[in-house]
Amino acid sequence: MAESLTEDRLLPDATHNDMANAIRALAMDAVQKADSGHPGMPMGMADVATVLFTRFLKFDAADPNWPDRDRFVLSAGHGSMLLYSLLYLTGYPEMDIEQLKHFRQLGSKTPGHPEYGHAPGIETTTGPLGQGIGNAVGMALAERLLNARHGDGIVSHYTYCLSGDGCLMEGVSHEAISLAGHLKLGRLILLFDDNQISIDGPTSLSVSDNQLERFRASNWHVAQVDAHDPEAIALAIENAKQVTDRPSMIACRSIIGYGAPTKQGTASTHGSPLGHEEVAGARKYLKWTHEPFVLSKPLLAAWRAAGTRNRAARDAWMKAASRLDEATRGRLTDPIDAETKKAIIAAIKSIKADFSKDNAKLATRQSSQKVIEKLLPLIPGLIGGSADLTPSNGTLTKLHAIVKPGDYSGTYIHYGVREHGMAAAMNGLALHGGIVPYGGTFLVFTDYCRPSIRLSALMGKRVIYVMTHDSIGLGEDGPTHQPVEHLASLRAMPNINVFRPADSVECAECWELALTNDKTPSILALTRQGLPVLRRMHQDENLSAKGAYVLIEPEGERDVTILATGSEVSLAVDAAEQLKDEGIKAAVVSMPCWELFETQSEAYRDKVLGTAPRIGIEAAVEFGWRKWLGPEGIFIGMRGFGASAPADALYKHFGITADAVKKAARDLAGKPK
Ligand SMILES: Cc1ncc(C[n+]2csc(CCOP(=O)(O)OP(=O)(O)O)c2C)c(N)n1
Repeated sequence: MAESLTEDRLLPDATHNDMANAIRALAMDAVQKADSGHPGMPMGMADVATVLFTRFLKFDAADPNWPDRDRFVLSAGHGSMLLYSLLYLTGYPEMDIEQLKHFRQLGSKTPGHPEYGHAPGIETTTGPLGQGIGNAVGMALAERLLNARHGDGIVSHYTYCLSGDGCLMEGVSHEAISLAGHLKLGRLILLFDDNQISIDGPTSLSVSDNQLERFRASNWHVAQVDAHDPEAIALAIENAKQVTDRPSMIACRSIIGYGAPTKQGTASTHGSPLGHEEVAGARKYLKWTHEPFVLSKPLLAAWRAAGTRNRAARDAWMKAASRLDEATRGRLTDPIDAETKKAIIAAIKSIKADFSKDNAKLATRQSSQKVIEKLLPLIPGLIGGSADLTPSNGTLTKLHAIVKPGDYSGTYIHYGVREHGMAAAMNGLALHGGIVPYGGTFLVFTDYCRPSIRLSALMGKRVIYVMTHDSIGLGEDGPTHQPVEHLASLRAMPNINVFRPADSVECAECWELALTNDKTPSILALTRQGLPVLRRMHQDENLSAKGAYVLIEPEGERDVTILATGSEVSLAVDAAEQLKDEGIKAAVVSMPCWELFETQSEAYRDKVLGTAPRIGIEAAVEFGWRKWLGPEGIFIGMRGFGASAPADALYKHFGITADAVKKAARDLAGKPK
């Protein structure tokens, strides 16, 4: 059990007010020194944060990665100085006073918004409002999933999320709140910084929601407190912890910029330094006599005591965990260890061997389903799901069990029609540790998930997006459902691998690559329509690992090189075979993952691309292809939106055909690149 610091224990060295004022002073001084930042939220929520960190939050500052720690998500990421102050005050490693003095400076551990991985104790990257709520839902769900597997002795913690008006105005908050309420995530407690101020001024300018009623309608327990009354805050949190069948929201009515004598309660404290005069006034108002970045020894000691108060609980946990076998213990943080990785690679080889013998056409969404079915028993932390497109995405197999409200023993989540919430929750599942999330929707709806996909990439988390119906090949649903610019726009994003496998063998290879890369999220762009198996000769080697490889090399010197991805590789193969009869020697290069190809040696890339003129074929827009094709190369693909018709008719209509490739080859053959 977490030990509580009572008022008695804090006195006489440091009162609650002293401790909260330490946060206020550090926040206003760091923002003032940086000459930019957001003092208002940390000053307003200092009391709530002090109560949480000194009396409730289960953490040990000396062991920031303790798997069963409570998670604290600062969804209102602009208030980063609140988090940095808390990490410094409670004694987290790496967060010394120098870091606070270098707030927002290049190379510091205190960037403008909290960035995952920059310093221990930062559980997620926040700043894009609302994302943190989705992350917290994922973390709270991860806790329940792992609790169902390992029991209370090993996984039993709370997830706290601090959100402002802005987070609650964002659409993603609706999806996240609704999902959490449905799943009865009773160990999720959201502390709402109810200060009624955002950037433009009072929130009454733009919103009149009754937030309590809104959360209540989504099956949450709700409460309302004065955010400057520590005992009321403590009571509300204590009560929320007792509610186990619903998440809790505590609306904390706060004064933004609390302590700034003329500016508190106004939008001017939100995102600018208070100014020297106002800071001096706040010192007087708060009776804070110290110089900037200075605290009395007893006060710092009181805060440091908060940072160590769960040491006994942490030690007891270590003892309990030591009774687990080593592999199980390791997988609480790293769900794909060396053994699991070996098992995945072996399974993928065997699936590839089976696929290569299969004559029937198979959509890559179906191959993907077969791969998932093989892998699920090998990866205890693999948790699938879909945003209400389960049958279309092929994300569910007969081996899955469904995660239900109150029963978290399953392996599959029906996320509902909440693409954005799903993606944000998957980030939380991955961030928690112990889970590898994958989730599906249509590729076109990556637009609905994009802010969260971007954060998967920025944080370098292994989140696998199973995005099916990846082109006009989906046919009759028409242009609203046919992605054309999505591959290009996802390829423009740093640190994400966009896989577009050409057949079932490549699909298996891409799954292996997605699962075994723990620093990069993946998009699997998969077809609705059936594709022939192109890799008929089984090879153990994962050819997709280099991002692109030569599928067909003609005898003698190449006349042209045809580059293609996904469903268009088979068109390229058809064209190459027909060109052979015409005496044109065409190589075919399959490019399942541009990002991985870009990381290969120049020698390898040159060898694959060759010196012959190039043709690129992809049922998507040209954007990005020039770097592979050169100025003279010919691109065959989409020039605008698609249309509603059967897939074959669309390919013909838009001129994405073997005939078009052949014509381009004839035009180019013999020309220098
Ligand atoms: C998605 C997104 N849109 C806009 C912003 C810019 N922004 C940062 S804070 C903020 C206002 C937030 O208001 P609130 O949550 O009430 O914060 P407070 O003023 O109480 O600190 C805005 C619009 C952002 N960070 N993220």
